[in-house]
Amino acid sequence: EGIGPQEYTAIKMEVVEWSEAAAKEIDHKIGGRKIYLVAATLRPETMYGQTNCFVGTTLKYGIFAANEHEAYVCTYRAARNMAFQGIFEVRGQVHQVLELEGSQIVGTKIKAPLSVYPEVYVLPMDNVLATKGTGVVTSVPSDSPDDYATLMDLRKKAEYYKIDPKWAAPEPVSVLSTPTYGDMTAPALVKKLKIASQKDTKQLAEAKELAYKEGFYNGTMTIGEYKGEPVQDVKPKVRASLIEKGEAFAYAE
Ligand code: A2H
Repeated sequence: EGIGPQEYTAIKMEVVEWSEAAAKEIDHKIGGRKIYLVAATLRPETMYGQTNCFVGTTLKYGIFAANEHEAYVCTYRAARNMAFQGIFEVRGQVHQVLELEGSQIVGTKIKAPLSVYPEVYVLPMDNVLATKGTGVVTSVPSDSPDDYATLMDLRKKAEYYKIDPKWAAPEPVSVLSTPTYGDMTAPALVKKLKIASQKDTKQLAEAKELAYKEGFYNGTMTIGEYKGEPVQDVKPKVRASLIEKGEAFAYAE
C-alpha cells in the first residue's frame, strides 16, 4: 500500500442459494434482480483456485441495487465508493434494499467465476476489515496464507465456528508455481513460518508479503488458459477477461 489509490478487481459471486438465516430476510424488495456477493481482490489471476469466500460475522452488509437487473452484497462504505465510481445506475446514489449481518450470510452457496469449484460456500473469517475493500474476501488457500490458515481453522473447529464441515471441504488447488515455494505457496509458507491459526497475525503479515513477491515476480501459471506463462503477464489478461464476461468490475479506493 503506497501512494495513490489501490486498484482492485471486484469479483461478482452470484448467489445460488441463501443460507437459512438470510433466506428468512430476503423478500420481494429485490425485484427479481440477480444478487452477487462482491469480493475485492488484488490477485485476479488466482481465481482458478477459489475454494470458498469469507465474510466477517460481526460486520454489517447491505444488498444494494446496482441497476434494474443486479444487486450487490458488500459493506455500505464500499457501496458508497461504487456509487461515486459510476458502478451503479445513478452516479452518487446508493440504493440499499436490505441490511444483513455477516453471520447471517455464512452458509450461502455462491458461484465462483473461473474456479475449478463452480459453486462454493460463504464462511466466517476473524480478520475481515470493515475498512478495506467490500468486506467480502474470496478465498484462495493455495496462494493466500490468511485464506489457508483460516480454512484449516474452520476444518479443525467446525462446530465452534458454527459451520457445516462440507462447506470447508474443497481442497486447495495449485494455481501457480514458484522456484522457492513450489506449487502451493501459502501452505508452504504457513508451514515454514510455523503459523498455527488465523490468530497468528504477525507471522501471517510476513507470509503474505513473501507470498505476494514470490508469486507475482517469479510465479508461472499451472492452470487455465495461460498455463506456463509468467504470473506478471497473466494478471492483466485474466482481469480484462473477467471484466469483459461481466464477472468482475474495476473498483478502487
Ligand atoms: B487478496 P491490501 Cl490469492 N479484510 O485476494 C481483509 N482482507 C481483505 C479485505 C478485507 N476487508 N478485502 C480484501 N482482502 C484481501 C486473493 C489474494 C489476496 C491472494 C493472495 C494475497 C492476497 C484471495 N484472497 O492479498 O491490504 C484480499 O485477498 C494480499 C495482497 O489492499 C485482497 O487480495 O493489500 C487483499 O486482502 C487486499 O489487501
